[in-house]
Amino acid sequence: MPISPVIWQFWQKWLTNFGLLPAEASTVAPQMDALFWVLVLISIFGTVLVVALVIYFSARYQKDNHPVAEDIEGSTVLEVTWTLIPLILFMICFVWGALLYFRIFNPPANAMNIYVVGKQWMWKAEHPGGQHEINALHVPMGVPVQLTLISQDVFHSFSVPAFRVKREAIPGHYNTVWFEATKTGTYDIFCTQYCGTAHSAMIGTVTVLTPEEYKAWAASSTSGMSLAQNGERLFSSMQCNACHSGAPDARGPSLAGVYGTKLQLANGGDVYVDEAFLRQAILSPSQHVTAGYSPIMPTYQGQISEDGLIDLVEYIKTLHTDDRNQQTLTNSTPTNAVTPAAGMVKP
Ligand SMILES: [Cu+2]
Repeated sequence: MPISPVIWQFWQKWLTNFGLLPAEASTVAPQMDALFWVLVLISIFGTVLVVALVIYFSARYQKDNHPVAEDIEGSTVLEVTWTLIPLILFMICFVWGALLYFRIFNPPANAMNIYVVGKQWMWKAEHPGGQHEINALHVPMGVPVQLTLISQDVFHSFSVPAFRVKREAIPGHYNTVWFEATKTGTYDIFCTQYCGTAHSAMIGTVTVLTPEEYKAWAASSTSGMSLAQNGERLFSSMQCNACHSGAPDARGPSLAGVYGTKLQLANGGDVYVDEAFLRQAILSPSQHVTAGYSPIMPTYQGQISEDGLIDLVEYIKTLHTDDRNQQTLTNSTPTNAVTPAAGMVKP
């Protein structure tokens, strides 16, 4: 930018104070704003140029000055110039925008994951430790946070203007977006996809805390059960371990260590096992049969809520080993790390 940083900061602050621009509270926000202002400047330049030429030519070529029309041959230099300059400008904006896009939608590997479920008309956030929030989201400052978004009914869109991020929450599909907050405080959450009567009321607040404050908040807001522990309960109450027992003669494949691997399917293909795959395999098992097993698993469509699916997925993610661990559910402690449940043996 050809503007000095001091003037630039003053300008941003002034716009923010007058409510014309949301605060810049994430690492990506200043980069997003830089692109935004370049686009505004290009638009202003184009508008001024066109209006000025319209006025100039109207005066210069009015009928009194040029009673007889002139035959103009055209100019290759002029045509190449007005093609190349806008092309270069547009390509710069395109590449710049694409780089920002890839940055926003590719979370760093060490990002902490929070699930956000949209439904008419509220946002539910689920932290790994089992903390649940409605229309609120607490996040630590200076830590990359990935949001895994899904909708329970129609299309929604999760937007935090102060972080300059937004992503669609779509039924039946996990979407992710990430940010790293740079300033403590509270910021608005909006739904930016029209989703029915109370769409405009589908709002909330993000509270950015220091890492210490976040720790204290997480400790005081836990229900005592992490997502994985809730999933462990559901796993046994739905009797998943009847087939996924891990025993050599079990009717279903063992789920220990399956997350993050490449799985050979019965149809000959292979698939990378991520959250989305696990969710789909529970809902439409017939399309995701592991090689060597028969398609006997019934669908659980309509029987498990989105929250329940998240719990199950988080539980399966914790199954790393094939040790039969006889830890009882009532003894489980509210931590993120959950030891494998009874019944989960042999990969
Ligand atoms: Cu909505």
